[in-house]
Amino acid sequence: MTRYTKVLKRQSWGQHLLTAMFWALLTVTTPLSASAQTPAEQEPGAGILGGADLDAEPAPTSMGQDLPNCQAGAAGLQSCQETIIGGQNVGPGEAPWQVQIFRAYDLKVGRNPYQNWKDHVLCGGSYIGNGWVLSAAHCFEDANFKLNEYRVRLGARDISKDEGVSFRIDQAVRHSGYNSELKLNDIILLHFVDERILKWDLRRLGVEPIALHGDIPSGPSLAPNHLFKVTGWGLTNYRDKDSFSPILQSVQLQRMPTDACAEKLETPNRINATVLCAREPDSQMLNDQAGEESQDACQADSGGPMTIVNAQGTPIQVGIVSWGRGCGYRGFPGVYTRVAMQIEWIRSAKRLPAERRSFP
Ligand code: 4AZ
Repeated sequence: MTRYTKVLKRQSWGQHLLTAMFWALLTVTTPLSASAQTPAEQEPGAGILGGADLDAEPAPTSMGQDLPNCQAGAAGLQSCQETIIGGQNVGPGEAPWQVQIFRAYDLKVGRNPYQNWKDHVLCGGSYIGNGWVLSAAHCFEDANFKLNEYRVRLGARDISKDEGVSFRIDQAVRHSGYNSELKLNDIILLHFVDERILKWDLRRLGVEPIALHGDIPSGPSLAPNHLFKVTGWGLTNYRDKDSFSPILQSVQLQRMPTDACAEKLETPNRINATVLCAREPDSQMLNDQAGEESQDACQADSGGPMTIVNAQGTPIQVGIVSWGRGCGYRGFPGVYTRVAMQIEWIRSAKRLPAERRSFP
């Protein structure tokens, strides 16, 4: 029986690091200070979120041998060290909607998210405007974690540096049809702070919202082999659970039609019209060396955006990183929540009165 990862979340291990430093961003403006977060401290002894058991994941093909971190030749050392898996560094301003989601504990003393940054790699998200962030429901699955322990960080590209600004989440709406077993409707909307503060400050930080597929008239219909871009700070090497990238990574992937995807993943009840599947592009398959990991999203990329650019040059989010069968196995697709199928849900979720935007 094949096992599947539902990963996504990465639980930081307990550490007892106290620091007297206050978050430098607190001093930026008075109104911002009121909503920005104080430094965070890790909870000791926290376990793995959601029971993901990556090490138990069998290689689905003949890729059971050690996958080299870096192959000499084709890609070269540098691009081996980069990646989501098989990706490259995102340049400044190239993904201004990308959000980092992390957990903070003790708000009085602690550290900034960029210190011990690897402990703050949990999930990705996307900024869609007016204080709303889109992410994956499974990032918030563990009942032991309170909403007020999470933070969203916007405006950062290198998360090991003092970039961007973090906010508390004041409202969250998880899809009522979220099925954690089948990973269907794996979508959550998060809201943070006062919109009047945002407009000024987020623009200053270079943050821009991304349009959603199905929400704008110019959105193209997706071709069966459409090319997508996926971004995140998640694992760059599936076998190295510490291989997060400080610099945001991006990778090009190609759509895999629903039928072929369900067959490949052997999970017909998890693959339907509400998800998109994507794997390495045909063109790349030819280049890949045998035994090399191929292009893919991986653990902690979850919740982040899969995007296209339409004929007018407008970036559009088409998917949310959701799950996969391990990462980077050639020919095996990752699965993404299909944003265009959730537009009505997103609209109605935003219209809910604040007191009904409960979590979950
Ligand atoms: C994860 O755990 C994850 N290769 C995301 C994407 C994929 C696998 C795992 C797809 O966040």
